[in-house]
Amino acid sequence: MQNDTGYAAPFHQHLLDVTDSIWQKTLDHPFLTAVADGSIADDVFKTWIAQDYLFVQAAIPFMGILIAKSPVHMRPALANAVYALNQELELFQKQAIQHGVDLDVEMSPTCHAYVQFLMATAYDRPLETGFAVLYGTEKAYLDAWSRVKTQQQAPGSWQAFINNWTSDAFQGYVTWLATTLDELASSNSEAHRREMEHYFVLTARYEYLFWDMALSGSTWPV
Ligand code: MP5
Repeated sequence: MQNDTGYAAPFHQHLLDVTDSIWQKTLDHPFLTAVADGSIADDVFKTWIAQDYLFVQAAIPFMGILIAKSPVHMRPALANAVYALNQELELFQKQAIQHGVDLDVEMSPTCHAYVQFLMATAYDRPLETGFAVLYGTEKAYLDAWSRVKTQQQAPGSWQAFINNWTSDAFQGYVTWLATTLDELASSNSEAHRREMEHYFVLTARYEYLFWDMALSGSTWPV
């Protein structure tokens, strides 16, 4: 049976099916495995904290553009998400003080490219494409940190972050994103759905690269 998008599965599931091999490699990334078994080096995790702090800061204007393009009924949930992002920044600040992390760093090439991709997509492409990217970023973190939590034998030093993206509230938000994405896809053309798919693939790839960047500490070579 096909639904009204012409795909056998709901559209968000179709996107997850298309990106399955990227997703599996991401969930098996050595950064995440090391967080789960407690062997992650402090400096490596601190690199991730500083870069993700910059990413979350940039996610707020990204959401702002999506809100500006959204129909009225979608705005309350997206506005709540912006509120949650500001709270998340406070979590980063508190954890940085507690663990002695310098947040005043330059964006790495990977983080820079990823946030430029978010902003360019939100500004230049239709709402549904930006929304597919948003779903990709949030689903990636829900799945990555849920995997870590499942594999953990005991809570570790970085538990506050793990708990942040595995909370019931965050899971509920990602479920809303999936349902809303399905609605947007069903009211759009096949050409638009192909674009959503392409941008979702790029998002999945950036998510993989972000863990790679944190683990390697890769920065500007010149
Ligand atoms: C998220 C994030 C989750 N913080 N960082 C990356 C690289 N990808 C996804 O987004 P949010 O806005 O923190 O829930």
